[in-house]
Amino acid sequence: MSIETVTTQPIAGQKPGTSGLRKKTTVFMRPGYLETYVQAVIEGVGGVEDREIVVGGDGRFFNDTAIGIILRMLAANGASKAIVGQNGLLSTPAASNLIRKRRAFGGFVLSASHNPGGEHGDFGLKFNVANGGPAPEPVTDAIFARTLDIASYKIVSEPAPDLSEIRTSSLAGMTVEVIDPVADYVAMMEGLVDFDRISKLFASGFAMRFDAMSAVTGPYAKAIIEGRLGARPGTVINGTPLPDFGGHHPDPNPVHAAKLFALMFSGAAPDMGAASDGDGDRNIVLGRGISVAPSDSLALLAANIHLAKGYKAGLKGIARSMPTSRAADRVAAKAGVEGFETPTGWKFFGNLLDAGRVTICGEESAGTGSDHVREKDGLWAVLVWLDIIAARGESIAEIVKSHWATYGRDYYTRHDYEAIESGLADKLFADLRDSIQDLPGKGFAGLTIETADDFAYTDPIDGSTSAKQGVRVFFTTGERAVFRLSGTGTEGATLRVYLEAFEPDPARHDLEPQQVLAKVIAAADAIAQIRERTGRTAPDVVT
Ligand code: VG1
Ligand code: CO
Repeated sequence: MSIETVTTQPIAGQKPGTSGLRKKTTVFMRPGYLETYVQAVIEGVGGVEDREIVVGGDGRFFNDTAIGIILRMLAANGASKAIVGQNGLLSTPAASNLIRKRRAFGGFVLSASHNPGGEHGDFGLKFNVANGGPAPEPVTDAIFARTLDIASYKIVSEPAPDLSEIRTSSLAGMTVEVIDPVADYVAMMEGLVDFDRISKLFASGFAMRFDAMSAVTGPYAKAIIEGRLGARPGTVINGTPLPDFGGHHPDPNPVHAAKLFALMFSGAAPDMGAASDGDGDRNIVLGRGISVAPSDSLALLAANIHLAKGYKAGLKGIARSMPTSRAADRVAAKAGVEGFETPTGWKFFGNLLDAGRVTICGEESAGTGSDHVREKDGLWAVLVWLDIIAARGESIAEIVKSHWATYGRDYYTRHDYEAIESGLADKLFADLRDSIQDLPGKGFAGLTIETADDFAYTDPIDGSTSAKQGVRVFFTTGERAVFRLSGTGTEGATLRVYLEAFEPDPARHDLEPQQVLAKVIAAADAIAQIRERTGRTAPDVVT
């Protein structure tokens, strides 16, 4: 074995964002860049000597090359074993499960999630800790600190083993176990939802389309939905992971999954439509003529989770990210369980899940998950929906409407303004922050502001604090507007504006969200002077 110690430069400013480090693929491919960051991670997490580490990614361009480098660096840094998905593939929830199941020290998850892939797309790298979840803030802070003064990295000169075969080999003294990326995940799902009941649903003629968006969920969805649950072959489309996701953004929203949305609102719609993102942690669920807003999906899953096979004991508590609508809070209140509001990003749910305070968590950005892993889990959400549909014997539209009739409807939309020039976006946000204290009492577009703040969170388990997590504006008539700058983009800045209004009256539950929210949308634009300052006349993406 020959370990090389290679001199390198600090890579200032590479702070892991909402979900790991994301950059243009070409940046990660710069000589020494990935290596330097990986060494900073290894040192930031306290070293990997004699540790077992899970490694896998969403299959995007550079996935296999990057895994080869990571394996050679793990060996050089003394890791005892690397557990790698065949062909370098592991969905984010499958990686989380594997870390937990194998009691590994942690894992490298290679993905830029919903961002486009390819040589000219995006790449990303995230370290998950022993609970299977994304590294919490103190760990990402330590990684960041190492990037600032790192001077060298370690790598072995031996080449990494071939990952196309399921077998165990040795790399310079480190065991490399290549595993089936799907099997453990299927076994876990079998314990959580009732495969027999869902198989009967499909056998009775229930029709579905699952768009895997040429990303990592394809093999998992095919194995479970078609292979185990007996859905008609062809139910899963775009089921083969491609390095560039077929040239698309693997983001299950109305813009990037436009065909699926069009199908579900057409005369040819099957009973259910669903899609997941690049790394398999997001999901969208649609019924015939209805798209379930992710915030509603969280509330609905929470309200019905006791019907799913693995959750008969019911709910411990519910957590949602701050910009997610308050629909979940209504379910928590009615069920008499705790409801938590955390900053954006799954890492903030980890402590609550570990402490057994919550069963289910979710974000407005198409993410839901439970205490079965420590990541959001796209296919899990789709399977739990199927189990609930099978148990209730109702359509998705019926289930959603009866939920609104019970709890009221939280009309919701998110408007994204992408690739704004960074200086301009920073200034817009700094001025918005500075104006917070003057906002209460002011009127915008016919609404009056009651309170406004910059969301700060104190973790109820470890007491750590996270400030400046987004500006919240509450209106006297109950509406809410939230402003955040994205932490996952790679080009300029993305401004996200989250808008919601509560409607208790069932006679008013079939309205168009953009119309119901028109006043809040106008007020938010005026408060942050979005059009005026950016010159944009409309958001790039509306979800
Ligand atoms: C976005 C979403 C956030 C999500 C994050 C990672 O972050 O808004 O809810 O947790 O992506 O999702 P931001 O900072 O761009 O708003 V993904 O599917 O990594 O893993
Ligand atoms: Co994702």
